[in-house]
Amino acid sequence: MFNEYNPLKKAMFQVIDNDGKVINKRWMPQISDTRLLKIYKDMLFARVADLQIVSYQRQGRIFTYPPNYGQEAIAAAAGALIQDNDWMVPAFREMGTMLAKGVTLKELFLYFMGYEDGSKFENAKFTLPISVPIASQLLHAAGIGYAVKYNNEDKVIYAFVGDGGTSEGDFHEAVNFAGVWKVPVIFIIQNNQYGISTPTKMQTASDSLAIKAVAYGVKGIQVDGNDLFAMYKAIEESVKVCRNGEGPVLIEAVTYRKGAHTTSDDPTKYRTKEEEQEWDERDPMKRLKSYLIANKLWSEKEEDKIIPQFKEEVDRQFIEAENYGPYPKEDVFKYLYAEMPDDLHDQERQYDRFLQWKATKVK
Ligand SMILES: Cc1ncc(C[n+]2csc(CCOP(=O)(O)OP(=O)(O)O)c2C)c(N)n1
Ligand SMILES: [Mg+2]
Repeated sequence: MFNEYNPLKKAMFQVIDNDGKVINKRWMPQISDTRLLKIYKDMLFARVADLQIVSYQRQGRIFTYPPNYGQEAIAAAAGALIQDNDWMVPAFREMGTMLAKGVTLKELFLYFMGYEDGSKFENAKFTLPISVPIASQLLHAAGIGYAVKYNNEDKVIYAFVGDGGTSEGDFHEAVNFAGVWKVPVIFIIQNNQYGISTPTKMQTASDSLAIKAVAYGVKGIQVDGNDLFAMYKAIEESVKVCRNGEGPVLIEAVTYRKGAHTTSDDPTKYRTKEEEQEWDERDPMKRLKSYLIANKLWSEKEEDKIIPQFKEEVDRQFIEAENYGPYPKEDVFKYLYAEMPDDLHDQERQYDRFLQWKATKVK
């Protein structure tokens, strides 16, 4: 596959078309009907949750949130393949993979409400916290990959970044290091066409993002990120490469951020309705649903039945997060170092004095 789709050939890997019809039988992954349906339902759950979170934010019940809307196939494919003992190294737009790893929606809600506990992940092993400093997580992924290889562990590291993240030095250092040491990391670039308002063509003069793999001497592939089957197959093959000690792999997943960058952003300022409509045709849920319906595995009726159940579950976890209690003040200070240094103790004391002063002012 990596020869056939060498990025120098400038061909994007696809398996189904926009109507859900298989156009590339040779690379159709083997997924049982039951498993496929589970993947679709997981994608649907992530979409329902995502849309609902934006509505909570509009009600002033949660802080800034970066929607996953339109990018669900990438996170779902990775989520279907990642094992409990594999490492998940997220950016901030991969809800489906986080949920598959065992992170709960409640924990994600706590994170976006500002609680440190929202990064604890009681049930998810080998999962790093959400990373907002763009691309910094990739250095951690490369380092973890090195440790995994050094300790002879049979684990793969799934590391995510956006198209904008590929312009950061951290991206180049991480992929270069991973290539030199042949570490088992799958770098997944979610090319959603924008880094906030900056279009991908302003991000690089390269022919693609996948082609950057060539310079680092690692395997790379450009994949239709709105095609669940293509993403699944590309990741499945990448896992094999990594487990054979021939990693890393760089995947460029071509997708579209249908929502705003975050709930603080207004995309009408920098993109057109026509462009949005064009990408609606390639919506990942619509394409997979068409495939499932054509193969009599799913129906609109079943979907109408399940969506209210999902909404109820999302609400249930949200209300639990809302009732979590006051934010412990020490959490602001205690997590940066294993032991708090003196200047942080000083800052905490200053903050205490500020709170006392504020309390007298309010009275
Ligand atoms: C090091 C750093 N610089 C700038 C920012 C501000 N910022 C937040 S998201 C973002 C754009 C990221 O774009 P991309 O990598 O394409 O990811 P996407 O948001 O599209 O998923 C920027 C510049 C940041 N968080 N970290
Ligand atoms: Mg982007």
